[in-house]
Amino acid sequence: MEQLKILLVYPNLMLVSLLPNNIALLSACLKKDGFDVRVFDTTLYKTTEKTNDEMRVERMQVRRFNIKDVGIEVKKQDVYEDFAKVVKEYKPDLIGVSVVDDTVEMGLSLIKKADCKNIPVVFGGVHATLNAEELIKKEQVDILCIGEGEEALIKLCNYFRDNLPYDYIKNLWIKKSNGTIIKNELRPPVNLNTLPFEDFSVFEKQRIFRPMQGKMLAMIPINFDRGCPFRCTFCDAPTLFDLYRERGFGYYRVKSIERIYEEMKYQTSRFPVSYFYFNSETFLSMPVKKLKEFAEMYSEFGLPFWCQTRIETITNEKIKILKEMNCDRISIGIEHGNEEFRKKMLHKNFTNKQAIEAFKILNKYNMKISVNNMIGFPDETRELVFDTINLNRKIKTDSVNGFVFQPYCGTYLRDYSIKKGYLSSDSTKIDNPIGSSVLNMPQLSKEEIEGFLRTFALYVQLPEKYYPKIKEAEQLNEKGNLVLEELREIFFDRYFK
Ligand code: B12
Repeated sequence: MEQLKILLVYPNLMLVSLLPNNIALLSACLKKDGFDVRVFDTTLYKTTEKTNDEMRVERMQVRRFNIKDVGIEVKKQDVYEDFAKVVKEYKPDLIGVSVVDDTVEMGLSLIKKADCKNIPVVFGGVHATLNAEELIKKEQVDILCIGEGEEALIKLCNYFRDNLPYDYIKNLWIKKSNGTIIKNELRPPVNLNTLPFEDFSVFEKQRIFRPMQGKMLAMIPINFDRGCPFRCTFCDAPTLFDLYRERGFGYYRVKSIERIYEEMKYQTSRFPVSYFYFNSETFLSMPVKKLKEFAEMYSEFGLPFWCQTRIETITNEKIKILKEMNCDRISIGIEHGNEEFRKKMLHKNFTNKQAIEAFKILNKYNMKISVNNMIGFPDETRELVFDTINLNRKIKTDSVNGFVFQPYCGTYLRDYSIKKGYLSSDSTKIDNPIGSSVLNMPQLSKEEIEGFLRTFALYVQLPEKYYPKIKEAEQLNEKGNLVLEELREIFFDRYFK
C-alpha cells in the first residue's frame, strides 16, 4: 500500500527560532508508524516588519546580533503562495496544524488560501485545546485535537489509511458533514519515557540556530517534563492541569534521567549541537539528589545550557551544582515587584526578601541571569509598575525583560479581565508578549503601558538622576523617540558593550 503522506504545519512568528518539540515529536511518532512526513514551517518567512528579537534589542533586553553570521536569510517569498505550492506538489493525505493564540490566525489563513478542500485538516496545540468551542466553528477545521496529540494523531492516521471509521478516537473532536460535532473523551496522558525521540530533521538545517545574548548558537531543546505543578494565573499550565485532573489524570510528569541521557545522546549524534535549551517550567524543582545524578550524567556532554526556574527553588547547593555543570544562563520570572499584588493577582507566593536572597546566591556563583517581568496586568497602576522597577533595581542581572501581560485563552486572568470589563468576552485578540497591551483599563492606558515597556530596562538599570529624562522617553511622540534614542545609546554603551 502507498505510504500515507502527512503535512505538519508550524505557523510561527517571524524568527522565533527555538525548534518546537511538539512538531518534532509528532513527526517521530508518525514516522515510527510508517507514515511519510513533511513540515511547513513559517519561521524564516518575512511575515512581520520586525522580529521579536529585534524588538527586544530596541527594548534593551538583549544584545545586538546578526542572523547572517550563521547564514540565515529571511525568505522574501509570500508564505501563503509557498504553502499552496507545497500542498499542490506534495499532495498530503492529511494536514495537521499546531497553533497557539498568537499563531492561530496565520494557521487558518494558510489553510484558507491553499487548495485544501479535499484534505482533512486537524488543528492541535494549546489554542486548539483551550479555545476548542470557537476554533471548531471555523470552516478550515475538520478535526480538533484536545490535549496531547501523540496517540490520537497516530490512531487517526492509521484508521484513515485503513479506511476505518475514525469518529470515536479519544482526544479528537470530529466535525461531521451535517455540521454536528462528536466530542470524544480525553485519553490518559502519555508516558514521556517511552515516546520516540524528537525528529528535528524535518526542519531546515539553519533552524537549529537561535540567538542568545548576541550570539547565534546551534541549540536543541530538551523537554524535561510536561506541565507544571504551580498555579500562576497568567499561564495556561494550571488550566491544562485541571482539564486532565477533572478526568482523574495527573498531567504533570517528569522524565527519568536515563531517558534524558538517551535523548541527548541521540540528538548530539545527529546534529552539531553547541548548546542545550532545557525545557522545564521549573528546572530546579527536582530534589538535590536527582540534580546531582543529572549533573554526573551531564558531565559526558558538558555543553553550555539554558534553564528556567522559580525563586523558591534557588539554594546555594543547587546553584553550585548548576554552575559546575556549565549552566550558561538561568531565566527567572519575578513578574511583579509588589508582594501583595503578586500573591493575590498572580498566585506567586515568594516574598521580595526571598527574591533578593535568591539573586545574592546567583550572583555569588556569577550566574548569567535573565529576569522576566510583566507590565499591564489587570488593575495595575503606575505606582505598582514602579514596585516592579524597584525590586528589579535591588537585584543584579545582566538582562532585564519587561514583557506585556497578554490574556491567553483559558487562563484565570483572561476571565478576570473580561469580568472587569477590560476585554470583551468575544475577543480572542492577543498580541505578542513583546507587543502591545490588548486591555482597555481606565487606570493604566495602553499608551502608558507601551511607554513603560520601551523604557523598562532604562528605569531598572540607569541611576535615578536619569528618571526625568526616562519619563520623557515614555512619551510616544517625536520628542519621546529622540530622548529614547539618546538613552538607548548610553545604555548599550554601559551595559551591553
Ligand atoms: C517551549 C515553549 C516554547 C518554545 C517552543 C514553541 C512550541 N510551539 O513548542 C518557543 C520558545 C519557540 C516558544 C515560543 C512561543 N511561545 Co511558548 N511555550 C513553550 C512551553 C514552555 C512548552 C511547550 C512545549 O514544548 N510543550 C510540550 C509539547 C510536546 O506540548 P504541546 O506543544 O502542547 O504539544 C502537544 C499538544 O498540544 C498536541 N499538539 C500540538 N500541536 C499539534 C498539532 C496537531 C496536528 C495535533 C494533532 C496535536 C498537536 O500534541 C503535542 C504532543 O502531545 C509552553 C508552556 C505550556 N504550558 O505549553 C509555552 C507556551 C506554549 N508558549 C506560549 C507563547 C505565548 C509563545 C509565543 C507566542 C511567545 C512569543 N511571542 O515569542 C511563541 C509562539 C511560538 C509558536 N509558534 O508556538 C504560550 C501560549 C499561550 C496560548 N494560549 O497561546 C504558552 C502556553 C506559555 C503560556 N504563557 O502559558 N514557546
